[in-house]
Amino acid sequence: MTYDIAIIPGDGIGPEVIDAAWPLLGDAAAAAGFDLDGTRYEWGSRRYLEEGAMMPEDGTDRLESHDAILLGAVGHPDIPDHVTLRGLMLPIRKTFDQQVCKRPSVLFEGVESPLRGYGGGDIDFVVFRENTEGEYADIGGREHRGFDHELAVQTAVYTRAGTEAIVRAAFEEATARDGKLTNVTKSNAQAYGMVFWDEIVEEVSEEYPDVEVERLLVDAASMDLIRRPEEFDVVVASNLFGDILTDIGAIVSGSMGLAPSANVNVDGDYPSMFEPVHGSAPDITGQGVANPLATVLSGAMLFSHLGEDAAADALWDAVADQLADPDAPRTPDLGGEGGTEDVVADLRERL
Ligand code: GGG
Repeated sequence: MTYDIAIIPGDGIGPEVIDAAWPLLGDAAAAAGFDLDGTRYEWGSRRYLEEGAMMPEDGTDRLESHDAILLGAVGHPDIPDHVTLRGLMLPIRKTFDQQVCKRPSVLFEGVESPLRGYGGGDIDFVVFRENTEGEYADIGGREHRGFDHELAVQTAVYTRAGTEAIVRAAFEEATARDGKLTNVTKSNAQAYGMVFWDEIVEEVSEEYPDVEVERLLVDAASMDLIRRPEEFDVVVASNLFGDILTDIGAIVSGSMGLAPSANVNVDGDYPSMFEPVHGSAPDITGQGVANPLATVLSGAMLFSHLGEDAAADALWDAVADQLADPDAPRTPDLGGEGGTEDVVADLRERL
């Protein structure tokens, strides 16, 4: 069996972590008895600066036939972030109806959390982030620029189909895990969209009587993910809230460099996309010190999505084994002096 993967290294440290991780994914595939065929798309900010667009007009058409997409990072200091994001990552998530964004936060053995008293295994939760609508809906506008009455409108959108999809996916995950789901909204202030969201959580919860549901406002959730992260199992949140909460999840688990993600098309009609949660990190680009582990773990999520659990587990175990070893190389974000390539070379041996 050969899987056809679209690879979009993107910007900044994106190409560094993708180039390092890709051969390792190939090793894991070969050991599990399947092959990977990667097609590289050099899309991103350099293309924008040279040609005026992050990807070609038919970019998503070209991606559609692939089994999955592996993305590095998006963002460039010379281009406004809303241009880069809306030129590449968001069109892919929306065109391929990748409604469910799954982002695990795990404190691995051997990794130091900035939180006092937390050790390996103490933090292990997963955020289900609605991924194609909510606060990321491309609906709004600006008028009367330059006048005192200049205005900007940004509309958040919550559909029954989109909200049910993410909520149901979160309940399914909670059923398979510890049976606890935390619903994060801001319904005291957002009395239409988020009250609607809460109602859908309530409705869907009736199908999952064994799942305990906790409700938190996003401000309290942000506090509690730092104060008592060990009590979270599955968290479900809107697009923007999910994005913010997963940065908290990554950092309490030791580093942004360890946080993977999956953008899933639930029906399987289109390819799903896998990417590290971190961005392009221009401050360390080109230094060879970017942590490749978030990309490796995103590769593990890609394998799970394809049904290749043995390869996924092998990658996950190799990362856990490396992090637990005090003599293993680690990148500066984890307090080490190792480089991207050192980490991957060590991982290839462990694999
Ligand atoms: N690794 C993908 C990346 O570059 N993420 C940075 C980012 O700004 N993401 C925004 C989002 O996920 O909504």
